[in-house]
Amino acid sequence: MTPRSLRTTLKMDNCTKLKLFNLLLILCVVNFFLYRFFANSHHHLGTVSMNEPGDNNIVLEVDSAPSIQNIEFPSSISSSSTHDIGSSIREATVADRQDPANDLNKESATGKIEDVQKLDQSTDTAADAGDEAVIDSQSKLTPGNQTLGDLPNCPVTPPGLIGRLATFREAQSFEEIGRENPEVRLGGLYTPRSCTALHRVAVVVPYRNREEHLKILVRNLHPMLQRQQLDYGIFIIDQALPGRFNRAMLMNIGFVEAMKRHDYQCAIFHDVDLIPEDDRNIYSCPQQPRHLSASIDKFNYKLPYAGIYGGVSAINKRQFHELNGFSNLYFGWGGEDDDMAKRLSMKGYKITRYPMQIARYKMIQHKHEKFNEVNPKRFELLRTTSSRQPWDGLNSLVYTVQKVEELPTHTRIQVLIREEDVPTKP
Ligand code: NGS
Repeated sequence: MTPRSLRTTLKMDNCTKLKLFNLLLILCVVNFFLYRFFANSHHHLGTVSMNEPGDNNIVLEVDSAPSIQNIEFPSSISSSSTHDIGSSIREATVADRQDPANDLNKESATGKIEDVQKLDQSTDTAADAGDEAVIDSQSKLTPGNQTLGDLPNCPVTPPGLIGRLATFREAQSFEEIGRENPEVRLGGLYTPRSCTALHRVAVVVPYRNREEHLKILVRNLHPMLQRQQLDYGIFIIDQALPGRFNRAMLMNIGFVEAMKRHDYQCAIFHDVDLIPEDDRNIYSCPQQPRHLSASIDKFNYKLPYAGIYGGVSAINKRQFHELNGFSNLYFGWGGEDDDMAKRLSMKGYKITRYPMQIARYKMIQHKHEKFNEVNPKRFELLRTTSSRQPWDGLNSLVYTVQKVEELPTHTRIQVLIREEDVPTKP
């Protein structure tokens, strides 16, 4: 090779090197963008995989705000819903029904599972500064004001859940139920031993003269709530005779009395005749109010109407205060839950629900009770919800506590409500 041809070869080599270098550079840039694209798409909201019953876990991926984690359910779930309360209230009030079960709108639940799960997951990370009702996941304070030292926080998804439950249908004495749940303290209080609960929950049951149902309820609730690793107490608010039953006012009283006793973050209002059928229906403190009993056997496991809020519901303490609680003016059966749904809507809250396959309940059959006749004034009252809300509720509660009993399964608070004492105007 002559020196000249060698120079040409070298020159060509340099040129090729430059081209190769350029190519590498382009590949690097393309790689970088591809990586960014896939990393981001993984973080986007709403990847949902659904399985048939008995299949593997469902995994929901939600918007990756740093501290929000994925939640895994032990088995299948599918749809859930958030609803337009305005329209549902219209449905609830179109006609004065003696038995609403007969002619309620047969709309079933539709909607997105992501919405509800996203809200649910954010409960333990809600960055609502100064909001004592939303979960402070670092807190080691328990309702008994015990400090649990170095216990780790309980996991977001409790490890011992079963899924669909074989419910107990037979009553047992409160003492027997207490013996079967040895970790439940007197008064129906429980604090997990192995970890610090993420949720401190007051379960409030408006009640009168349904002991058989109460026994069945607490027999079912205690094992489930312990598996859910909640720090909870069960409060039975027992309305003394005489007087018409007032479910909403009893729930207000239960809220006030429970909060006086312990540092709860939310309340679960629970009818005595509804038995949960699935322990994935977690009684945690929600960020948005949650209607838990969406799917009841009596209604063929469908929502009777979209905005129904009766049965079992959960709300955090701050929101309940902001709403001024329930109205105190609904004496007799019906309408008080619709009134609350309207209050929620007025304040811009959304009713959230777990998927219908999970939010399942069996209703214990019973006759309409004496002193709980259908309230003929309920539709009239429902027309004035918004003007009453500021003065009719927690700030107008008048009642007398007649007796407090701490039983092995619950705290029973017997109260007297005098209809004539409840303010009917501001
Ligand atoms: C509606 C009632 C609600 C009640 C719902 C289901 O009609 O209070 O039926 O009742 N609203 C009015 O009467 C305005 S249930 O059959 O579950 O007892 O919650």
